[in-house]
Amino acid sequence: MQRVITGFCSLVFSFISVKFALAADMVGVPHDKQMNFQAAASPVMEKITDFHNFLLVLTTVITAFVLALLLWVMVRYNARRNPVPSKTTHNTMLEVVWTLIPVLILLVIIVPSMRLLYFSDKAVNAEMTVKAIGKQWFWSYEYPDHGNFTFDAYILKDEEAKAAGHPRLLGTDNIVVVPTDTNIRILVTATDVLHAWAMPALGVKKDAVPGKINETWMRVDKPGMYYGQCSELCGTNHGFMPIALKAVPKAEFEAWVKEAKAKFPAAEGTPAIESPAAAPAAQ
Ligand SMILES: [Cu+2]
Repeated sequence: MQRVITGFCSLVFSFISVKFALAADMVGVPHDKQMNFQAAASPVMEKITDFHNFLLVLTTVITAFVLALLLWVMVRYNARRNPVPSKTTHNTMLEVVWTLIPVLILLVIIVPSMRLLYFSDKAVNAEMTVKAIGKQWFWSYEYPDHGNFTFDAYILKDEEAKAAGHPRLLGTDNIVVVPTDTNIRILVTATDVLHAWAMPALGVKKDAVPGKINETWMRVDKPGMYYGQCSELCGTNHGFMPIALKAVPKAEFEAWVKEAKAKFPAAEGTPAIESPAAAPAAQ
């Protein structure tokens, strides 16, 4: 039943969102007159979008049903049309039904909700790791599986962003580059206050907590630029620590890693991890 409703709503909503998604060259960015979420570009975001559509229909049906009941009572049982009201106070059958039906509705919601929560929790077979560290007010990144190089990403000034082809307030000087079609483990932490690493099109929003490492994952379906922002009020420049992420095919990513290793220093205090997945294949 849920599948049928979800399928139907996805069809309706995709007509609306495709219209706006096609209008833009960049994949993960808000568009003018956008309705609904940004177009999903990861398995987690696809499931979030489906679940949202399912809930929207469910709540609409419940609201319409309650409204219809209220209208019926107001019209049929007002003092003029029904001068002598019934003295009935209990109806066991009715009371059992109106308790059981909401319980069933909650069950219908909680099962897919919990499945989605666990699905988004961590990568089953992570092929690589990117660590995002929130700082007042920029992000630092580490690539522990690729020599553990690290770099900072600061917001670009308006004219710099324009020149580099980024939307205003969303461009950064260094960009997070990740390969497409790869299960990427994202580790999120902070050095000073609470931040949150959020990428709307990829279905990722994880709190960055000082002294704690949170984990989540993503798998970017299509190459392109994706933009996100810090999503936890973290101080004066909270609105000015964006995330610019570029998803590229695997070969292009390997080429970028070579450049990045030469350009950026190794992260201090954390030993480089050569995971089996990241190590070059034996000749
Ligand atoms: Cu922040």
